Amino acid sequence: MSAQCVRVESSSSDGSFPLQDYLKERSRWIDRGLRKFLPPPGTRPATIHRAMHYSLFAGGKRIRPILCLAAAEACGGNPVEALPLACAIECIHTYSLVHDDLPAMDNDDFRRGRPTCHKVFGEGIAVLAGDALLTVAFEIAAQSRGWPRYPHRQLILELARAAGSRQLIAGQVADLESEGRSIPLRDLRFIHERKTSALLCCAVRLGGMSANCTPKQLDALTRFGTHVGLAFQVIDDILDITQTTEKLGKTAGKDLKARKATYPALVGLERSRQIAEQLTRKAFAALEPFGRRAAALHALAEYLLRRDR
Ligand code: GRG
Repeated sequence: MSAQCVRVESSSSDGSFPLQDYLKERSRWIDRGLRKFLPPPGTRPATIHRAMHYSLFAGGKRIRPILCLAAAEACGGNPVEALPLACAIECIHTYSLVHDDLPAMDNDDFRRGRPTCHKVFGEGIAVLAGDALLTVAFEIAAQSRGWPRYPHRQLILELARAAGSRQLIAGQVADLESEGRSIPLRDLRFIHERKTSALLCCAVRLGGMSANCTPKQLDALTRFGTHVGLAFQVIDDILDITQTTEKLGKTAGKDLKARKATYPALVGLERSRQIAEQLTRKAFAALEPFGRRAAALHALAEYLLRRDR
């Protein structure tokens, strides 16, 4: 992961959280975990496994799995125990990107700073690589320990719901159907809650579950994850307009071209920034019950608000 690109030096409430080191170290954990859980790239048939590795190890920011580990810490858990769940989330996220880039969806040639999966391996293999990444996520999650309040049934339900036709896929469908149309803000929020926030929220909830968190802690994490996820997508929409393809590692300016509904299109850039800040403040408020143990989550939310890629 390119934690080197992160500009925020320290961003916890007392200004002392070493975010750069944290991101670097945690993303190394995630990379190691993913290599351990995935079939090696040479596994027969090698094409599909090479395609899965190609997209997974392409330089993604690892935001969702790192949030998952940080949520475990906020609840007093051991982040090592959250690692299978964190890796499962990253596999689902990567699958959604591989499929979203396909010609039948967003039709993009560039992702995570390199040609998209279907450009390198062809459309058939890219469809299957996405399918395999989604499937392996459940295989990995099933290898987590399971906790008294959260047995495997609960963990698998959590993942399946976030990735399913009422959340992630619902967001993608509504997004596709809104192209070229003008939609009200509440419909845009419906899309963001599902295509972006649901998986981020699931990441922090699973982190909390790996610490056998209390129902109150789980509620607080849900509020945090929802608001961080919404802010994340508003910032993503802003960056699509204000940054270059090179900086983003994916094609910039696509939203305008596709006449997509976005916050900047609906309310302008300045108001969009204010909305992202308001959402982040709500996320911070949700962390209050966790005290200093939530320093990493706090720093991550601030970084996501200020990021430039
Ligand atoms: C089920 C096919 C399918 C797709 C569902 C819309 C969608 C979900 C995926 C498309 C990509 C997209 C715009 C998702 C919304 C969330 C988002 C901004 C993803 C990019 O996340 P980053 O910036 O990416 O964390 P990296 O590459 O750093 O992991």
